[in-house]
Amino acid sequence: AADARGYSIVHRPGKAIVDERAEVVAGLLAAPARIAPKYFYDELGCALYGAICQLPEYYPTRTEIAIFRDFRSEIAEAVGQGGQFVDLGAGDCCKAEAWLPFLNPARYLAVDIAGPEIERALSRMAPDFPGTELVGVVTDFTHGVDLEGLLDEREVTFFYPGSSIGNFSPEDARALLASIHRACATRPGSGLLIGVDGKKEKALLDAAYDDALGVTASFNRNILLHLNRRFGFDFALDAFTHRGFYNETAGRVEMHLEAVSEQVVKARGYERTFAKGERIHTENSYKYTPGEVAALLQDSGFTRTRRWSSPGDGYSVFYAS
Ligand code: AVI
Repeated sequence: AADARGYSIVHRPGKAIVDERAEVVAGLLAAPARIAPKYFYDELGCALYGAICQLPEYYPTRTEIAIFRDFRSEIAEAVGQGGQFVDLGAGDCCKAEAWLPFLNPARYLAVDIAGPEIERALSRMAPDFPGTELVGVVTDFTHGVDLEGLLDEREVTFFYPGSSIGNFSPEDARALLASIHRACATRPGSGLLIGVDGKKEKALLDAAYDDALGVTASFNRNILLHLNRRFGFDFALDAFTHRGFYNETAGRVEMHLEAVSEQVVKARGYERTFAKGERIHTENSYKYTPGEVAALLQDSGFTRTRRWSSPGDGYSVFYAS
């Protein structure tokens, strides 16, 4: 229940029981080396992502906000009033906050790996939403969403904006969407409101993930600062350079960190040499055509979908039930 602050916070261990340090070490020892994108989102990483969303080249956030604004009442009508509103990857909660006055949920669950960020957001929102129970759920849902005991029998709307689904492989995306569908299936009137970025010209995608100001480069390299602090690695920050580009064949933007010279990286029980030019893969951001999204939703169990899009279908918002 909400306390005197007007909101409550629940901490949930991730679904798969993993030793995080062992997971990171295994990824760094793999060939090619990889770091899971969830490690972008320490405090500084969240701030840098907020800055990315304001870059002229990074169109997804502002395009989605425009779709939400232009079709506000139609979307609100499709979603329906009241019930429970689950914001996956809530971050600063700003996107959901704009919806609450139109959907009036009885309960709002902000789910994110970044605890301080959702706590700040809920304390900001509490005075404005006295009629909504505000709950922060600090958890890593990359291996599945665990909301056991946090949802009651009322209808639930899952909100997954920002094309964050693109950061999963298509196979993992299907598994996540299927688990959302299972939670919807037992509660009539439930559904998923999701924003997904479309496939588009390579030059636009390259620029969106390798901006002139270098904010995306800082966001990418900050993952090494986070790993150094959290797990005791000794990555030299200036030894790795940002690579962000659209891989048209794979239908995804890829981000990597490339060693500018031979690098030996150490931490307790770990040592690895990165050759000059060797890359650490830090993120995929899959882009989907509207038809591909419809197929993903259908494969996950959703039978009805509605879609609202930006001109040229560059970005789409779906309501699936
Ligand atoms: C959070 N996610 C949807 C962003 C994306 O576009 O894949 C993260 C990001 N990476 C680089 N820029 C933004």
